[in-house]
Amino acid sequence: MVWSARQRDHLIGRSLGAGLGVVDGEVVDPPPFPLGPATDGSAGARMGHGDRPHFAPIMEETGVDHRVDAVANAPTDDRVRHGIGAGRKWVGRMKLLVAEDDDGVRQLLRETFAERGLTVEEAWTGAQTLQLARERQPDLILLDVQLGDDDGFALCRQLKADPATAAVPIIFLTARHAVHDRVRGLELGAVDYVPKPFELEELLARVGSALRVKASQDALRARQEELETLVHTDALTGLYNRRFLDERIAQEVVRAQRYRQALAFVMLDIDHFKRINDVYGHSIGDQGLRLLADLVRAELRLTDVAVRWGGEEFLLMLPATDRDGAARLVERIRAQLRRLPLSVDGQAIYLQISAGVTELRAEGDSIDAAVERADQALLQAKRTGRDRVCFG
Ligand code: GH3
Ligand code: MG
Repeated sequence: MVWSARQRDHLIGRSLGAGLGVVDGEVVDPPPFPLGPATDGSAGARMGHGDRPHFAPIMEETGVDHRVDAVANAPTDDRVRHGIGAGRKWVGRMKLLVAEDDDGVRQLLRETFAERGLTVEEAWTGAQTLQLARERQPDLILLDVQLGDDDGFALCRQLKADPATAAVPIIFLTARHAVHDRVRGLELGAVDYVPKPFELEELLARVGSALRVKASQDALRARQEELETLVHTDALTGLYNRRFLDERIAQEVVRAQRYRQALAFVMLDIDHFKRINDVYGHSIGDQGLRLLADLVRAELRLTDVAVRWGGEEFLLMLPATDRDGAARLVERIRAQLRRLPLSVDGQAIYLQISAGVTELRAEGDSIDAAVERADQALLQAKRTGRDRVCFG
């Protein structure tokens, strides 16, 4: 939709018409939009000056937000760089929540930002703002200080106090220009403050800047989560590593003792694994470890933890499970190993395992003592012929 200069003046201030280049009441040549063009060939595409969409670059290929690339003009990730070159479809967008009770201003903002590739949600009451902020997790909220009967400052405080919405940046829009109003908004945690009537160009620049910061924070958070996962994961099997167990085990022991719940430990080990390596090679050995890890994972409950303890040893920690329950779990894994051999050049190789099972004792027990008992029970299983479960 094309706005007349008069409509725009009325809605958002006199200087806007000039800023957008109005001729005979129609917008003909808007100024450069700092965020780049809209990506859908709509009017926004004509309005931009960049040749590359860096407003909402989230690629379909990986299903991962690559909004980090909204941060800089030059994408940093190869997949995204290639994605742009190949003209792939953008499937994700950054989301803006416009909380504004004036229908005209809200409509103008919606059209302006939608044209530029943003997904725009709209709220005209405080309750809607809180609800949409929680449910839709916008990347930015444009918040009117007077939202009908609701006070934008109070809403900002509520949004910042709720962990679900605390990280969403807020830009205040308001006709209240006094310095102390502006300072108050910023002190409440808003990232910016745009007085009404505003110049659209300036608002776009401020929104762009806030979104770039948000995108870089999201990317950092995602990388941090990725790193945390890597730190706790065994690369070969995808099971947890000992570092993770060290952090979780103390928690589980405290919980089990407090609620008088059972907590079982199982030490598993592949029988004659060295032979498999020697006869078929190390990479077939690796496949065997992955197979066992997959079977173990498939049998576990959500609260169970499986750790690659050593080379071909796995430790399982099973909350709310006694030693008989743990032994049954091992039997299920053994049954699966009899069903699912490794296949090497058409030849089936069946893995066998031995296991030591123990349970945390109600009094005077420790993590180290329980793990040691599981280890001793495993040793006994080995000594007494392998391919079996022993209790410790
Ligand atoms: P046992 O029945 O008594 O357990 O005999 P075993 O041959 O399984 O046990 P041993 O401890 O003698 O050998 C374990 C082997 O596991 C030796 C080592 O080369 C192998 N191993 C350890 N880590 C890996 C790994 O990541 N990949 C592969 N392929 N082999 C591994
Ligand atoms: Mg072994």
